[in-house]
Amino acid sequence: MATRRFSATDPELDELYGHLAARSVQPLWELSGLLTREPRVAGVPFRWAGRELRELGARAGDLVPVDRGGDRRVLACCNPGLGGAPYAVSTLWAAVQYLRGHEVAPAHRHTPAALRFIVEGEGVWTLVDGDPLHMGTGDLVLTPSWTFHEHHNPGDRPMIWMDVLDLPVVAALDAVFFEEGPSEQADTRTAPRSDSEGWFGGGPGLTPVGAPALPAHRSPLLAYRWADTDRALSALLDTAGTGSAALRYGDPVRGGDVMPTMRCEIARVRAGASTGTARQTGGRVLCVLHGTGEIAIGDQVFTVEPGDILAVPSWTPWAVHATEETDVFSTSDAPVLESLGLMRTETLGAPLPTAVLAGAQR
Ligand code: GTQ
Ligand code: FE2
Repeated sequence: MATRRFSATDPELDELYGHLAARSVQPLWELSGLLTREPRVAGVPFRWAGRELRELGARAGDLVPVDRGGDRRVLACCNPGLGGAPYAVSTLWAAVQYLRGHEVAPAHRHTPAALRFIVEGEGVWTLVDGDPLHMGTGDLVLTPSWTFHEHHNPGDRPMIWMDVLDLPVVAALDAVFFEEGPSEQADTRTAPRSDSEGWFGGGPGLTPVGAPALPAHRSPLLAYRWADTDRALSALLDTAGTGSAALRYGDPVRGGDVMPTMRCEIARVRAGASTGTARQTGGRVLCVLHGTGEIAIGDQVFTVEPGDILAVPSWTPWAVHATEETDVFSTSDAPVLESLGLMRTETLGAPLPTAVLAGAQR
């Protein structure tokens, strides 16, 4: 694409504009939309219905073998505001992956980091650098940057889960690398518990003495089990005595986020209660695990049920109102913004007005 040539009525200035364009230079005084007062966000608030994603995944399972199209049977959630880019928000890839019984998705690794969150189902193992991690309902499983990973489903039943990757961030930094696994042979080992959990999943404040060296830049614990998350959410809500509470998934040894580019959190909202409304810089993807209710994002209100995936674009206020007790998993690029000194947050206070909830769309 050629450098845009600006024009002016003054012939000398117009001549300068010609020279500028010829030398691939542009005058700032003719450019606009660069330094906006606030983020100008192309992504829009959006909800992908879990029920539809499951149906589409199953149909793809009937029609598309897993070895075609990048070794993965994955359907990417595309935010309609992003001009066709396969991203849920401008900084996060979100998708559902469908693996039928007895299928394998062969090993590879890439610099974009991934996480998997399971809304319903079990029986697939993902091997991360050779460590077999079982995936089950409510679990969060990590695939940090540049770790080899492969998935296999030894049972008869298909399984679907959500993947979130920091791919748009890594791509914007021109730092995407990809490599196939070293072996043609799929590693189909299973284990009730991963080594990662044996070493680092011992429980609150319990870390091993003389453990293997910690991996740089990310949590050594690769699976966060629903039983633990559920117990912690219940205790937190009971203790706080509020209608809603949220937990952050962390590195059990060094503290901080699970991976350098993605923050993971889960909120529980009691029946009839709402979270406050807040916004922050950076994108967020939500996934409803349990319950029904409404989620407001910007000027939209979505009725939600388990399996729904929602996009919260940067600097867009959002809040949850629970009809039944609701658990909402969420991931954001907050660690990136924080480490660069770019995080802004704003609490807008009041829970959702009933008038807003009445206009919810399904
Ligand atoms: O499971 O390895 O959704 O490599 C996108 C790219 C999943 C995966 C995605 C991937 C994977
Ligand atoms: Fe991958």
